Amino acid sequence: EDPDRQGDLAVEEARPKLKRPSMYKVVMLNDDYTPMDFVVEVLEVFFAMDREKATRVMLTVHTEGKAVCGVFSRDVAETKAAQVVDYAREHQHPLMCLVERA
Ligand code: TYC
Repeated sequence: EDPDRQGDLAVEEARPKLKRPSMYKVVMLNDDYTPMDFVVEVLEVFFAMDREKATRVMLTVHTEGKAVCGVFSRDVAETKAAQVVDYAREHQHPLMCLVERA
């Protein structure tokens, strides 16, 4: 008796369609007021960047208007973006992040 057969239906024909989870970018936006060292700290704390990478990404945002901080599953991306904005507001800075489909 073949355990991979259930009646006449081979298990291979019955496999459910599985989709990989969609990925989402956390994008940081420039503004005229948030201090550069605060942005570097945020990138280190919430996106696990070292000082050098955080400084590079901060300067990209400053000069280009925005930059990608990381790509994550939807839940993680939404949570990180919300944490960054909450942390910035606690310090009275207008720093903004948004989430975009990667
Ligand atoms: N433009 C800000 C300044 O001159 C620095 C800054 C960088 C702000 C990146 C936000 O996401 C940002 N102080």
